[in-house]
Amino acid sequence: MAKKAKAPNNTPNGTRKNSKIGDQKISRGHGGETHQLAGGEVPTLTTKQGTPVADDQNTLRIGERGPAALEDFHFREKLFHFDHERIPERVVHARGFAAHGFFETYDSLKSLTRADLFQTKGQRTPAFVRFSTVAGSKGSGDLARDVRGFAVKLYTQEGNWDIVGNNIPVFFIQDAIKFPDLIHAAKEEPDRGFPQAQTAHDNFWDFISLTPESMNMALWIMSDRTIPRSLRFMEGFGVHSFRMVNARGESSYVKFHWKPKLGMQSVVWNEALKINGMDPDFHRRDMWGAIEAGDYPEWELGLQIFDEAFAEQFEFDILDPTKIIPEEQVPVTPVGRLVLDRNVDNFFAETEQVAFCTQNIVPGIDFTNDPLLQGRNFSYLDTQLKRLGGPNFTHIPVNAPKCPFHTLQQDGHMAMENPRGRANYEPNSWGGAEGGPREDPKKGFQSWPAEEAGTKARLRPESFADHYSQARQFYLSQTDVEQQHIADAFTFELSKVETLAIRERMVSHLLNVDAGLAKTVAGNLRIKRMPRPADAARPTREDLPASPALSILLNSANTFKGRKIGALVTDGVDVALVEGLKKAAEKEGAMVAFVAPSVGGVELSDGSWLEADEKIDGGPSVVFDAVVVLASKKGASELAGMPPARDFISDALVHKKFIGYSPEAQALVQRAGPDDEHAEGVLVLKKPADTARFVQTCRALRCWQRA
Ligand code: HDE
Repeated sequence: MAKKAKAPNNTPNGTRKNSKIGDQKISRGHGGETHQLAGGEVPTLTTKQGTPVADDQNTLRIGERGPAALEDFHFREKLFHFDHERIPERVVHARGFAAHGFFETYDSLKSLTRADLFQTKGQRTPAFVRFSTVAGSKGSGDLARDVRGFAVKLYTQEGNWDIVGNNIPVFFIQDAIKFPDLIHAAKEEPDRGFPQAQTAHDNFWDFISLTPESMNMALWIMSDRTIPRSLRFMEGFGVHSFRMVNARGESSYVKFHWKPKLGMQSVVWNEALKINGMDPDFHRRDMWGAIEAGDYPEWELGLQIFDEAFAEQFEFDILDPTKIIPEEQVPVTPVGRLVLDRNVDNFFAETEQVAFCTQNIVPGIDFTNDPLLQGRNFSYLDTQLKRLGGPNFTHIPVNAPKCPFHTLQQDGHMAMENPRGRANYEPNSWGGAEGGPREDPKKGFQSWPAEEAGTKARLRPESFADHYSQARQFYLSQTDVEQQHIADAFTFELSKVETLAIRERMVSHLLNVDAGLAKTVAGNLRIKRMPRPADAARPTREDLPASPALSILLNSANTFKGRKIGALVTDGVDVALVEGLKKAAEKEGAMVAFVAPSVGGVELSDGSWLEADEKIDGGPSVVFDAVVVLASKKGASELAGMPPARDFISDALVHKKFIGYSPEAQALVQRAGPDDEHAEGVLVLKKPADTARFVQTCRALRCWQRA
């Protein structure tokens, strides 16, 4: 039955003429006009061509129930644009999070480098930093066990310098030609399209077990470095050896280190699994929140500086990206600080479109022949063309230099900046502005004049052949707790590998690293007969001293600053304890989030109201660094009947977090785990002063000694 047409200005979901939505008065307007809304004046909606839009709710139609008119340019433009919103995600490091900030030089490094940003004490250079995971797609969880990218763009006065690093100082492979294989093996298996954002599958460990050069990295990725608590609490590394060159043309080798001001911190694996379910954006949320709160994340840039003589006598090849130079051998000299003090205005425009390229260096910095770096110098520029669609990605504000720049390059997709004047070539005989920019041999970038000669062949240097010694050194430099986490991680990952031969092959490599580790992992996997050690191109050196700098736990910053306490509260709780906790945390520079049975909040002992940040099942203890349970007697018995409240405490216990509780909550805490009230790191909070002691205790971050 045909329906009767209604008056067009009364369509159920839309507005055609002047109408009212709530208290907002919406009227038709012309371009440039503004309208009075409840929230103030807003501009008129227009098309991309600037034509004012009268109706954004209804397609232009012939009759109320008739066909759409092709001439509806607004509809077509809107849908056309939407259809093209996506650009290819990064092949690797697709999931990222970034912020703006600055780099500040401590003291002039003139004698080391002519790089503009290091010339004057206190000099500030704008920076943009993008952190990422490697294997997962854009929408994957933040807590995947994975290497984190740590890419820094420094907008210097002499061009953009990108230090495209990771949070681990070594890499899997020694030659860039192996990169596609490594990444194919790590990402989803191509027939089934899973697993997402995990290395715990056959293909990855098949590749690793057939690639002995990856063993040092394998140890690092099975350590807690790959499950950081926050992007703010992790180190960054340039990985390769680079050169710094001063104004006299003298070169030194350098390795770049970013050291977090608040120290390193990781979560434990069981926590990571739960956080991924609870809050897949845990790392982004943490960084966004810290910056919005004015608690700006900060790192120190440190340099390991060494010369040719050191390179000659060092046990390993300084061009081999699977090796570190222990800090005990070449100390890290702090040269400046990186502060992130501004979140992006728009995620896509900045975080997604930022294009890091290892080839982006400036006068005073130079490459070495690290074969991985040489290959990367091709790949990054190439990948931007695919991702951003044309050669003019440097015109996007986040990628454009902040210093004057003049090229003779022109045209192409989306050209925003073309050379001005008549001359778009060189040499030319036009004078002045007409003639365009000219080279400057003094100011311009000069490659360090390395002497190079050799046979043209596909080669791997002999000096790269020791694949196990530094893996062993890394393992032996860890505390007992960290060694156990490494064994547990190998066990977890290899338990997901279905092919027994791959599990055994990995154990055969571990035998070359440390017999104890191999035995533990083999035992955990119930491998019946221990395999032979893998054939090694070089025997493992047992004389390398432990490097304490490689341990996270040995380098704790002994502060609870920047961390978060989850406080589970109920009606009737002692207001003095709540206030005491807030003050103690504030004094330490830490935060408190209140978790309650209802997000509406609780009524405190004095009748005042405390708003909650989370409802109990939305704020589990895994998202906090330490927890307290502040309950009244009645509140505690109510919590006892709530499974998420019990998990809140029992997870915190298992994850070795410090736990504080008001006396009324004692039975609740005991039911969740410890059979006596004196379990280590579990503290009763009777009066406000106890909360201050609790926060001081939390500086140790975890109570590892708890049974
Ligand atoms: Fe990358 N890498 N990579 N990589 N990489 C990319 O470039 C590549 C390597 C790193 O936040 C891609 O713009 C090759 C080491 C970071 O946007 C691509 C090789 C290190 C990021 C690429 C390596 C890194 C990337 C993909 C082996 C640490 C993210 C998207 C020789 C020192 C940057 C893109 C961002 C991204 C290639 C190895 C760090 C495909 C060929 C070693 C932090 O070009």
